[in-house]
Amino acid sequence: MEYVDLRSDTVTRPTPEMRAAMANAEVGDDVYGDDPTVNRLQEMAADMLGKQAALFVPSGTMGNLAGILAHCQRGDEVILGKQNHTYLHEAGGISVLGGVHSCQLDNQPDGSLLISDIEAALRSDDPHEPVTRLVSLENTHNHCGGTVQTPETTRRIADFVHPRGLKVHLDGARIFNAAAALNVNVKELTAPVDSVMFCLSKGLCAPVGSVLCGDKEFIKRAHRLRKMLGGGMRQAGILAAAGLIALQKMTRRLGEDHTRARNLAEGLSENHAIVLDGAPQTNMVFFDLASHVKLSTAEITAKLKDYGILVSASGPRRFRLVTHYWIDDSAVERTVSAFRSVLQ
Ligand code: TLP
Repeated sequence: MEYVDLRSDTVTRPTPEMRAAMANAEVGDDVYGDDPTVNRLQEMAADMLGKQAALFVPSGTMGNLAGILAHCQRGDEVILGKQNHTYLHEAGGISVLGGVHSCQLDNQPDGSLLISDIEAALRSDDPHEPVTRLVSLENTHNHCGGTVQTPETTRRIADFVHPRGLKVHLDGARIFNAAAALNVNVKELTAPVDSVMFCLSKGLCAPVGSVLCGDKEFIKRAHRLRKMLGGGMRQAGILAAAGLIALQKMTRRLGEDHTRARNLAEGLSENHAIVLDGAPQTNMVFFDLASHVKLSTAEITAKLKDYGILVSASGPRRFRLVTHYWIDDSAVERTVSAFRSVLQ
């Protein structure tokens, strides 16, 4: 059966053009800095995001980890949201591997952090306390609904913390989705921050890889950390070749995924068993089950699978559906009708 896979945009397979580019990629040993395709990808990424330098890493998790460790020493503190991916879903790597202490703030419903909360979290110069070194933001914000932070929101935070000696890291796994939703150049979203990680392997369809961007000194430190974390790859140009297409072509079409997410939400809104969060801002549709629904999320997931629809629960009575390149209009219709059959 041909499945409609809405579990995440991480499930995206490479496009035929990517597979051809991968087969023909010029490669070298990237640990020696010899892979021309990786070098090209890093230059293009730095240029597009308006930073001095970039580093190709195997995953978003490693990009955030290397980025945060390149800013912080052991015992330093990073301020971040309780709903941020780095806090929730990266196996605690910043503290386990980096000895970085985290100060967790409440995210606002749109995923943002309040400046007043950041101000209250700043440590004084007291030897009892860790040193506040970094604020880590997320755009789009995954757990808060695929929500978008505007350039102004990010700028206000950066303008507040920079004079206080802090740096700002951005988990921009889906930063190109944010740029598409706001109809701004991605540089506007990244200009206020010191470092940004974005993923090639989500809505941009590349099979593997993320890129960390920042100034030259920062990227030099991150390069050593990537090696330490076991992320130095050899003929990685095979992967970077897909990344180049992701950057050049796939960033331009993300609006289509957002339109389909809105259509999917609209279709599901007619189902009384479903309580939607509201209109999706990007490619994620979140909803809760209405109180009368007796089936568990596991039972619903299993029944939908029989209809060829793959979804995953994001809470005891909550689902997240993610649109991407491989979800077309008919997949949206099939999904709405399968939900109608499973949940009346
Ligand atoms: N997110 C995945 C899961 O881990 C939840 C998903 O399906 O959405 N930052 C953000 C905002 C992310 O959403 C993710 C992956 C990452 C970082 C980590 O990227 P990878 O999976 O490449 O390590």
